[in-house]
Amino acid sequence: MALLPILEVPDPRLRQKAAPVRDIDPEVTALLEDMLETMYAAPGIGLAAPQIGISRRIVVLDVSPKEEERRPLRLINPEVVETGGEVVEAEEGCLSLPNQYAPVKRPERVRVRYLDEQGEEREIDADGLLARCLQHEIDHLDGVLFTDHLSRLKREMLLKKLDKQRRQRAG
Ligand code: K1U
Ligand code: ZN
Repeated sequence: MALLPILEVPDPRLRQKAAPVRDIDPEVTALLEDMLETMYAAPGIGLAAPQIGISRRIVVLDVSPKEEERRPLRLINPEVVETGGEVVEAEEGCLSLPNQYAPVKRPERVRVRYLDEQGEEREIDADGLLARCLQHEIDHLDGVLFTDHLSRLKREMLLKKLDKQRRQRAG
């Protein structure tokens, strides 16, 4: 397994629309495991392949609160097929915008269709943090970042904070 470097804003590869996976070969299954290792190490609760510079529709996530009770999900070609409930606002972060968080409005519930690592079609009905994380990761596959859901003013403030953080870290 390998830890993969995570791309950060404004890398243009984060803005590309990722291509569907046609063939779930050993390269794809190895990539899923590398992505999980990278996500846990970050640490994060989700990771999409474009964040590691691979323009394919592949996502991993695990929103379980305890490290000892990991519940990894591996999703190939995931798509939101239904949304439900209210539109709710909750804090989001992104490994491609380190240490920046902001409230984002999203549908409370989603149904997501995807292929598992055996190529079986599956559906997952999610609410709460899982629903939010699924929407955030599927957005990455379309080149969309959580900052795109914010007002221009909030987005600019957040990007300025990110810039300041980078300048401070650079010394
Ligand atoms: O896609 C990503 O950049 C990962 C992102 C996922 C996400 C977080 C919050 C709401 C929606 C989607 C992260 O994992 S940011 C880091 C984070 O939230 C976290 C890190 C450690 C423990 C718990 C959460
Ligand atoms: Zn993200």
